[in-house]
Amino acid sequence: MGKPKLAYWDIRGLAQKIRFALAYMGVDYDDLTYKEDNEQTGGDNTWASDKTKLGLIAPNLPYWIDDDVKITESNAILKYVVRKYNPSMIPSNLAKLAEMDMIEGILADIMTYSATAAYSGEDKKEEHSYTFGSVVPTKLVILSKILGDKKFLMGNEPSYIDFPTYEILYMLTKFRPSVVQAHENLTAYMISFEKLPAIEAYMKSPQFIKGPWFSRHCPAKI
Ligand SMILES: N[C@@H](CCC(=O)N[C@@H](CS)C(=O)NCC(=O)O)C(=O)O
Repeated sequence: MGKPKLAYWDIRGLAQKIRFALAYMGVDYDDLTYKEDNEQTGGDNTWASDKTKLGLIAPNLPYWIDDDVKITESNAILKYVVRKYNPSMIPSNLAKLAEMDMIEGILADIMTYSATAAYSGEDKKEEHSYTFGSVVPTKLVILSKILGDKKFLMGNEPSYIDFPTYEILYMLTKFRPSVVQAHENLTAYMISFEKLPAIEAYMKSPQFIKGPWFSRHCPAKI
């Protein structure tokens, strides 16, 4: 039995929340990155060649292979690794769990709108102003209210939902910094996350991918 393997493109994107969670929990795993630039030339070690060979039920990136456990869907992977390596990061209280699910839905909305804007190109001004002038700010008011004066979303210690939340906020600070900067507590939250010793060490390590967040083929270079 070898190390579990997380595979994704050589970017942050949908894998970064999982990479952060694994770093925080101190999990020893292989962080496999497919080079976006190699897909055109083809051959071994490309996603195009692996996609149908790995025995994945729903072939996609990111994927997680842990012996005979093979998972895709980034949130399913995130929850699997947290349940396996540090289940205390998922509350057992039903109301708290529902709050996490609500945040997960809010993050999905922000991601859908932001990705659509990113891939539509900088010339689609109208679409961008609706996304970053209306939709995202409204969602961030809610997130800011849920966070309140807590250090992390569920209290003093990080829980599973903090990994995707940080990563979406980080994406927004690269894309439209002002929408996050409008909330002092969200900015302080990001700093608290980055100061967690395991996260700080990971961010200084050669394994850490600073960017890009979206694909290299995306018009928005962030
Ligand atoms: N809902 C999926 C979306 C996965 C997805 O869209 N993956 C993109 C990169 S962000 C990809 O390139 N997948 C490879 C493929 O479609 O073959 C998740 O959250 O994991």
